[in-house]
Amino acid sequence: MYIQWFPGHMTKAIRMMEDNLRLVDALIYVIDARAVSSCINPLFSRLTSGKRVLYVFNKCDLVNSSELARWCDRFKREGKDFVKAVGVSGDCSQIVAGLKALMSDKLEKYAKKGANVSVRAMVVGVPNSGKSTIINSMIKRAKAVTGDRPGVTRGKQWLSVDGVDFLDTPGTLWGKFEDQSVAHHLAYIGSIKDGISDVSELACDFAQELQTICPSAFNTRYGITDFDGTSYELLQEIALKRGFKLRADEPDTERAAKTLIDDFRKGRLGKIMLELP
Ligand SMILES: Nc1nc2c(ncn2[C@@H]2O[C@H](COP(=O)(O)OP(=O)(O)OP(=O)(O)O)[C@@H](O)[C@H]2O)c(=O)[nH]1
Ligand SMILES: [Mg+2]
Repeated sequence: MYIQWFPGHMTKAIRMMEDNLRLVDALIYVIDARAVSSCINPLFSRLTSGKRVLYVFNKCDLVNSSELARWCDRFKREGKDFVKAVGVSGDCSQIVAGLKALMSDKLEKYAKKGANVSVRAMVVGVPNSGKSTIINSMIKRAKAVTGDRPGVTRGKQWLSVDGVDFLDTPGTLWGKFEDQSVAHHLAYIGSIKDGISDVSELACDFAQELQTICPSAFNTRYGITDFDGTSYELLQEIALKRGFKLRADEPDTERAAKTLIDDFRKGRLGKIMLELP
């Protein structure tokens, strides 16, 4: 199945981000820890060049810490600054601290001059990675609108706390996914609008991948072990186990498909990282 989603509001958002680049000192690049490499937007290389960048591995509650450590090692080796976060925990003070450390020379210079200046950071990332949630968590107020679907933030919004001004931006993707596994991973984590792809086909592709990377997840959630049929048959099995039936007792595979994807997104299948370094 071919997946593509680049609506007009993203082109507009990228233009807005480019226009506002000169106003900011740094970028906070929010990445969903379940799909680190797919969350790296090739269009952002234009934004990040010449800017200091603090990468945030967000949604760390949904991944295994030993697997995440491998990404941390990789970023360290590449000289990238990063922090780990759980946006929904309500405490993201490590991001503010990380940003201040990244900007310490500038802050010191201004402090010597007696100037009281704020650090300005643009918060960027693919849709639904948790940008607005993280900002709310840092400012300790639910000011930025959040939601469990992509495309919640539209337009720009400045929010301030403790000597830092954050520019929240809409989640953006890129014009063409050359690598369709990237598009699939973004769809699984909810960064691509549901309805862009057929949910049953998406769930079949996901089930197939999950059988390779974490087959025990089917046992954990649905009590299915050692399944060796097709991924469509697996959806039928999930429907049967969960009692999802159509008329004439047919298994409701579409409902099973939605359930499987939703269970993954909410972490109910266990801690699953789709991509390792
Ligand atoms: N489990 C978990 N969920 C999170 C975390 N951070 C954010 N979320 C959830 O992810 C969803 C998306 O959060 P948002 O803050 O709206 O994401 P966004 O990046 O601003 O999305 P757009 O504005 O659409 O680009 C919401 O349902 C949040 O509750 C986290 O660390 N862990
Ligand atoms: Mg948002």
